[in-house]
Parts: sequence; C-alpha cells; structure tokens
Amino acid sequence: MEEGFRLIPEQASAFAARYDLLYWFLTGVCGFFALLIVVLIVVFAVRYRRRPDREAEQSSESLGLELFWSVVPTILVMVMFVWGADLYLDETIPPKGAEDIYVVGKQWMWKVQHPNGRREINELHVPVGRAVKITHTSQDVIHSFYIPAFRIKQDSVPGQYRTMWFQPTRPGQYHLFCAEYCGTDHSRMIGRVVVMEDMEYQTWLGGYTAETPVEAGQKLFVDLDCASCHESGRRQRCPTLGGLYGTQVRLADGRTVLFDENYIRESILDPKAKVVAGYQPVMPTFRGQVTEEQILALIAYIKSLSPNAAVPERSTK
Ligand code: HEC
Ligand SMILES: [Cu+2]
Repeated sequence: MEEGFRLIPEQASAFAARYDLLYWFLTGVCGFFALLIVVLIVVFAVRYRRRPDREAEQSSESLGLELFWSVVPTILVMVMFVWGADLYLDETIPPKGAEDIYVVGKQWMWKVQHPNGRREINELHVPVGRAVKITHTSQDVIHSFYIPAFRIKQDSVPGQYRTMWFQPTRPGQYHLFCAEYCGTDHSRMIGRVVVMEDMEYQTWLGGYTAETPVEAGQKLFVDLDCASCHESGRRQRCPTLGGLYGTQVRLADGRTVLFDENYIRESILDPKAKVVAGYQPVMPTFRGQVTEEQILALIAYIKSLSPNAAVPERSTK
C-alpha cells in the first residue's frame, strides 16, 4: 500500500497489466480524436470564416472520404470490442483449482471465509501466484467488492451469488474498498488484502482450527431437518443431492436449470420457484430461518456431495 500520488493504482494481479494496456489504448484513441476534432473546429472556424469577398459554395460528395470515415472507426471499435470481450471473459471464468473464498458484505464490513473455515473481517489473506475465486453476496443492501491493485470490482447484491477471480502477482498489502454507496459508514467499509507467499499462507490458514464450511453445512443439514427428507432412505419422495452440482436439472414445468450456487440458494429460500420433475412441492421454505453464512455452509456441503463436478471452468492459460 504505497501511498502518495499515482495516476493509476499499482499493478498486483495478472490482470492489472492487461487492463492498463487496454485502458491506455482506449484513452489514446479517444484522446487523439478529441484533439483532432478540437483542432479542426478551430482551423475551420478561422479558415472558412465569413469574409466580404467570398461566397459560400456547395461541395460535391466524396465517396472515398465517406468510406474512410466509416471504415476506420469501425475497425477501431471492433478492436476495442474483441479486446475488451476477451479480457472480460478471462476475468469472468475462474480457472480450475482456484482457492475458493466466500465473502459476505454487510453494513459496513466484509466478512470472509476460507475453505478450511478460517474467518476474517475486513481483511483478505491470499497466496501469491495462485488463482483465487471469490464467491460473494450481500446480507442487506448492494455493496461492491473492489480491489484496485488487482483491477477487479463487482457489485455484491442481496439474494445473488456472484463470482470473480484474480491471481496476485506480488506479496504485499493492498486496499479493499466498498465501491457502492451503502449508507452512513460506507466510507469506512474498507479493508486490506494481504498477499502472502504460499507457504506463509498455508501456515496462516493452518494455525486455526475451526469447522470448515462443509462440516458446518453438514451439521446444519441435520439440524434443519434437510437430512430427514433428502437422505437416501426416503428417496421416493425427495431427490438425493449427491452428484448434482454442475449438472442440468429437469423441472416439473419442462425447463432445465443448472444446479449451481444460485439454484441451491433459491431451492432453500423459495423451493416452489423451481420444482424438480417427478417430485411434489412439499419442501418448506427456510427463508428467515437461515443466515447468509448458513446458506453458504449448506451450499458448501451440498457441493461436497459432488466431488467430480464439472462446473463451468477453464484451465489456466
Ligand atoms: C419436507 C421434506 C424436505 C425438507 C425438510 C427439505 N427438502 Fe429440499 N426438497 C424436497 C423435495 C420434495 C424437493 C423436490 C421438489 C422441489 O424441487 O421442490 C426438494 C428439492 C431440493 C433441492 C433441489 C434438488 C434438485 O434435485 O434439484 C435442494 C438443493 C434442496 N431441496 C435442499 C434442501 C435443503 C438444504 C434443506 C434444508 C435446509 C431441504 N432441502 C429441506 C423436500 C425437502
Ligand atoms: Cu458497502
């Protein structure tokens, strides 16, 4: 977190340099044309100003000129589109084997949970050089998870899971902001990201024994009585949840839906919204009975029942 004036934030993730290049390209192209237009306005205003000895005259059309100013901008805009879309896709789809970290935003803090159960608030410890996938949501209003040095920012929306990922390239400490005005203490909804060497990170993680989200979820699954319906004993009435993650589920109304975090979440809070084909809509809603973190734990547990899940992921380039 070097302070002092900087035009753009420091670069600390694999995306940063790629983003900045695109950014400078866009700024350069726009700056060039803005300047060109201003200069031409001034030159033409002077050169073609009204003079007593000159009459205005109509000039004929020029096909060459018209083609030129249609084709050149089209090419430039297509370059921007392809370049931007490529970067956007890379940023959207996390690679295989990324470190899976859950984040819940609330007024006015970020709550973070690591795969082994270690929790932290307004701090995010991550290993350098490894891909880190953030699954985040909000417990109240819209927040926005923003790490300038990594060039990532995404809104945390209540009732929705979003994912993003990054690969830190330099150990150090970086700013974490909420980038969406979310109430009185929005400006204090800040934290820091600590990028550590992998070994150091493992020690940091390991020096802590807590329930993992999977264990917490397994317990909740029994405590909330999910198990009494969903465990294979009563298979005829309720679907077993093993092996489903990442597959397409057929619904009673003929649609199919991807069995992912958002679908599990909806099944828990609003089970009648999407009823599985072949089953009765007898599952009660758990809205108001489970916190965001408990839902995340249940999801982690249900995901763990599908060890070979093929989720939309890509291998690292
Ligand atoms: C009263 C029995 C009952 C209880 C309790 C129950 N469920 Fe269900 N659940 C069902 C039935 C029946 C379905 C299939 C029909 C539907 O989609 O609503 C279902 C569907 C689901 C699905 C979608 C499954 C699929 O194949 O797509 C998920 C996920 C789920 N339940 C999770 C849970 C969780 C988590 C809990 C506990 C918090 C829970 N259920 C509690 C009966 C139950
Ligand atoms: Cu906020």
